[in-house]
Amino acid sequence: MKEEAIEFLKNLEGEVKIISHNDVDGICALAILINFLKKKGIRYTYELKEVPLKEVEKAKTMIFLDISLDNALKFISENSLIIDHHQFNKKPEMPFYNPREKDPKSYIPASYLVYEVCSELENMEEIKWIAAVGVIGDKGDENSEFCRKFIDDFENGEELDLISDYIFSATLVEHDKEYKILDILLNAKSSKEVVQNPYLKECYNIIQNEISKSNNKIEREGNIIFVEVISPYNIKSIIATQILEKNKDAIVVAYSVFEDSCNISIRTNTEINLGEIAKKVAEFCGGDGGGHRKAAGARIKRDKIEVFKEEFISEVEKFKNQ
Ligand SMILES: [Mn+2]
Repeated sequence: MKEEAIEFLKNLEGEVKIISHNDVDGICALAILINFLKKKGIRYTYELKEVPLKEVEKAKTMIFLDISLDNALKFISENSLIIDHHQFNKKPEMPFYNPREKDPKSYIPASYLVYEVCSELENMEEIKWIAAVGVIGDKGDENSEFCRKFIDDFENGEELDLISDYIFSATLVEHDKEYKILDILLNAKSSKEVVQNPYLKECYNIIQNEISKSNNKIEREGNIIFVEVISPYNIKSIIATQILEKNKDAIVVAYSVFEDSCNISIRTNTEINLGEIAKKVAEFCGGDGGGHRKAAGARIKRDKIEVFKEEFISEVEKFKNQ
């Protein structure tokens, strides 16, 4: 519950280790928490990690942001806090804040949750825009009435949209640049400064150009659209979203082969629970998968993609026949 998170932050002492997801929402959530810790004069270290987490060195005091509960629980220490918004089964016996505890259908990205909790203890008004960027990055405004209102209150909505796209582009252009993006956010005096940042602008242009010339192979099976995205950049989730915009009732499965593995992004607006299916099918193929109802992902060995497709189709059929 929210109160547990507030209590945890209020009583922080010593040094805290923060583990956050390396996507737009996770980077923004971390930037907000660091701002808070600076105000409080609390020492911290942090890591931005790909999910699912594979390896984390434990510390005495830890905070996990935007990492699903099952995954985070493998790495917690005795004094830990988890702030997250992914689906979970059972509330853990530890400080934990996820609004799905009260409303399983809630969809409020971690950036907002961190902002909300820190605001109970410090005035965070001047970086509220970072929470908005994170919310947009995780499509909170498209999936939650509450988030839409939060975003609508900003006068510079278009600028915040652009910053979210800038950051997303930067995470696609180069691996391990999440820390550079974080520094840009931490050093910015306003959102204006970020939107003028030449590095982020360059990344955005590279990705826009790549999308326009990308070479995709499309197959259809009922309302499922499979698309192989051939590009040196990880643009499959953007392509999936674009195809979905033109095929509103579809389930879009976009995948790219990289070295030995195949990375998959799945998007839909239908009622099916993609997070569950992605997990089940990926595990069937010996890989990892999971995510949200409308947006999920998976990683499998490259030679398993045909098995994945077949199994995915049969899981979707099962759902329809329920
Ligand atoms: Mn998130």
